[in-house]
Amino acid sequence: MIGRIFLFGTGVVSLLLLTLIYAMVSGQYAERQPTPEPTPSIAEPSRGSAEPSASVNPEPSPAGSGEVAMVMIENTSFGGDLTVAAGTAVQFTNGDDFAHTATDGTDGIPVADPLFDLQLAAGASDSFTFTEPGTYQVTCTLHPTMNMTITVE
Ligand SMILES: [Cu+2]
Repeated sequence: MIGRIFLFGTGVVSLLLLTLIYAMVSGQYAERQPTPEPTPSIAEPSRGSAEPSASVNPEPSPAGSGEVAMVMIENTSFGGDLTVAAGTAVQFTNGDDFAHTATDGTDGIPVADPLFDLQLAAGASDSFTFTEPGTYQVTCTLHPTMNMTITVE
């Protein structure tokens, strides 16, 4: 009888031991579970990151596309000769307080079939685009002494 009790007791102890071991193992396993730690916020409010974008830098347009050359008429003079790229619009501005013209011709006389004949009242502006390379004579039909040469390259 003692033997059976011993065996029973051993069985109970063994069961308790197994339970205890299981509990310990389970607990260790549970402790190994990665615990999510609150990560410190690294993201700081970025200040001054919004830099003003680089100023618009218009690239020089290819020769002959959309360029504008200015001719200011003052004191009954075109002010000098001009060399431009083909495709350049030459804008004449009458800075005098009386009328002028910018006409395809020489010494106040337009050519038979003038390529351009801009009528410029006082203070007015108008332009002509030279698309073909060449040498062009410009005169004012009202003032034969007004002459200039525009070279288109
Ligand atoms: Cu004139």
